Amino acid sequence: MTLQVEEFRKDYERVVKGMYGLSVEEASPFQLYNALGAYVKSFAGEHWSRTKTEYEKKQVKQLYYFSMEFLPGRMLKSNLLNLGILDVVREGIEDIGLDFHSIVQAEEDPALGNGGLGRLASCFMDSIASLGIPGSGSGIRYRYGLFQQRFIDGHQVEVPDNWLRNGNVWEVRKENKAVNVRFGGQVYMAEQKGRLIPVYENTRTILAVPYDTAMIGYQNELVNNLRLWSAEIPPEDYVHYSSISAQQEVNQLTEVLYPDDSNYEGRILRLRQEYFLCSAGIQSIVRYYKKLQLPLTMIAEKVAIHINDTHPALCIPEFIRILIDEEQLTWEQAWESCKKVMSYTNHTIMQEAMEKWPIEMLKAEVPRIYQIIEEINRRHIEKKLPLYGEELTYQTAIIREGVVNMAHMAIIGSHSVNGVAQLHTTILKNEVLKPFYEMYPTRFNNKTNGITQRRWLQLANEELTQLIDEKIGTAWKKKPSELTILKGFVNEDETLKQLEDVKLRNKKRFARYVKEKMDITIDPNAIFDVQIKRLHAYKRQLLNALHIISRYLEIKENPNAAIQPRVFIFGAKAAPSYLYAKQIIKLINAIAELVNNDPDVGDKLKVVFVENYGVTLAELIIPAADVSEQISLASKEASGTSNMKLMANGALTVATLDGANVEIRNYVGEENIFLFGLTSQEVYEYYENGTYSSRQIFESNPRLIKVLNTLIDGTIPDIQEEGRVIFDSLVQYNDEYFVLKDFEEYISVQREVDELYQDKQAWYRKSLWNIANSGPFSADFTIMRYADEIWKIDSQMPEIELS
Ligand code: KOT
Repeated sequence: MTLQVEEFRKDYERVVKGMYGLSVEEASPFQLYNALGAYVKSFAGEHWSRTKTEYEKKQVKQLYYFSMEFLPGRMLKSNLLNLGILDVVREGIEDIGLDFHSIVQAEEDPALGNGGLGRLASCFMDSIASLGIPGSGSGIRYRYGLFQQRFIDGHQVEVPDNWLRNGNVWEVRKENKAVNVRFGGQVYMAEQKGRLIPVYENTRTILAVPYDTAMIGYQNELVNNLRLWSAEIPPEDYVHYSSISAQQEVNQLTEVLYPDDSNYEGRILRLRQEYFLCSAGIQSIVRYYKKLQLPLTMIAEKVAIHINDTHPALCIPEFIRILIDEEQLTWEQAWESCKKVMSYTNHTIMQEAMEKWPIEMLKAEVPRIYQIIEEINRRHIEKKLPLYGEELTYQTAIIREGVVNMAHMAIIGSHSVNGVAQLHTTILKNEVLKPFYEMYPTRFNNKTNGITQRRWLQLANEELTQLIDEKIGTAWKKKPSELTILKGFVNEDETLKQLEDVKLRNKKRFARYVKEKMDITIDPNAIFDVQIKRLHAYKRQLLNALHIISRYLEIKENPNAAIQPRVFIFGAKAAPSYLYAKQIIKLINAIAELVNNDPDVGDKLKVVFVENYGVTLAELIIPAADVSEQISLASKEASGTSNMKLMANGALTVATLDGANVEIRNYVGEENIFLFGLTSQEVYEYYENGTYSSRQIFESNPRLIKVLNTLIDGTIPDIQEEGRVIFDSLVQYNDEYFVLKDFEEYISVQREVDELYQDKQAWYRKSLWNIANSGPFSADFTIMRYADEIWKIDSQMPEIELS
């Protein structure tokens, strides 16, 4: 279906009139956006309904990707791109005399996730649809997304994110697909017609209403579904909800996303959210499957369920519950199907992120589910004890010391456990999940994360996209491996110059934003050094901050020395309850205050900490980045994905050998990445022999002494408390993440960065080399491997070969 500009104009003007009774000239940017969204939705509607009918008719196997978080970003441009009508629509809009950019900006950015895990889920949704894999997402429609971040006197302040205030044009409420989810009460088993069936008393029922959003494939006429569930009072049950507190309980359920990244918040409400998603999702899957009129014992041939970290791991007992309690399968039948259907991704080795729900909480909230977990555990122990002995078997128990270990349940109840980068998977096998690896060696596999080049290159960096098209044609857009053809251009001066020009324009665009929003003037000729990710001690934004202080002191000591100008750019939210992370935010903002206003410093050093970092800001910052900071303590960052986005946009990486940085190094080669710091192995050696002494390092390094003293001697303004706490964490409390150990090497590798930047040709040669090697980090490849090796699902596109 090709759309003509004229035809679009007429249709669009009609839609605006129909929706608002206004001409396009009279409508506000938001109204124009909403009308364009409605237009796009109806444009995709044909494909959406056809895709659904086809899947049903052919009875294809389908994937259900369960995640407590999705971070789709603004959808207008991405949908236009994938529908193949971005250029026509933009032209039509501009013909009318409207500003396309302001229409795009009127869209809220749905922040239904915290960071990497949620964004990965959304990149996967894009790739799954674009590869023609029958699959849908299953999540929660939080009424409020992740808080919006403001800085007041350099402190993070959280503001509620009322993203649905003006409605959401992309979603379709499916009230006819609602299901009931049961909570609380008591349950006992009673015999009925020779079978044991559960009898419930005093339970509360909550209605789960799905809202569907089209996941539009890239120019393939296929449209999948993202189904987000919202909690409501069941209309037939209103007598039970006469009290305000009962009503509040329902409204609270899907009210807000937990703002913790890589951290477990053991709140009862979070547990309810998790069960709500799992129960609603599994019920809807089983209901759909039953329409196919196939025996329930064959469900694994038509259904694959993926559990994004342990947050949706209650899918496992819920699946068993439905098959045995409601569909009368035997335990053995249900269990065999369960293992075949379920697969699980681990995203972190951080101990504080491991979900361990107290038995008492599960008993009170989901008593039948707890019984089933007990039975899974009992059978596991009974079966493994004679084979593996007591020690190993008890290490793998699901229930121990009063808590249910969700990772253990996820591994035992599924056929596949994967890590998200080679190093991470190795650490899972050899350290964190070692007993499980001994028990189930074939279940473990690696699936290195990926990103969608459609959003992160084609949409975010149109100029670079155009340059690439000019050099190698457009086939890379469907086959990202073709980016390697760019390697043939690394010795072409003209190409390198063009790449430099593109980067400069992207830097100027970001500089305008910084000027307008923050009133900070930054020089586009300086190195733009970017660290964008959640604020967490293990990610070591602090190491970056110490480097900045060190540069500042050098400038102060020698104000006339020639120095390569640099702008340090941060974007990071801290969990509201994570005090130390918030103190680091305050520290960095205080450093910014100091250096940005010191006349001795001028353009040599600037610090920009953008407020409210999220998908939308990432799209602005990443194309403007020269340097990508990936400096977590080796072993701690499971993969990272900003490393991949930045590389694809031509930034050079300063990195520890952690997460997917290892694979980036392998592709680009040691000469094209700036490596420093302890290796994961060295970190584990320190843990084993316990010999790390940060104080020793501090006392023997004069530079460190000078730098750290600025935290407590008043050099940096207004950080009396924060400076002391941070100083003590490093010196007094032995520096949990080896910041001081890696400091000196970090400083010296940053000097190499400055030197290389003096030679623009050499710099952009490496930059182009990085872009040329970014193809393997396409989420399309990652998803092909998931589909082929874990889900066993075929693409519906004849030209796509998964294996
Ligand atoms: C854990 C608990 C709550 C919320 C989020 C998490 C979480 C996030 N665990 N791991 N992640 C990140 O996932 C990304 C996608 O796989 C990784 O790239 C990143 O290294 C993880 O930290």
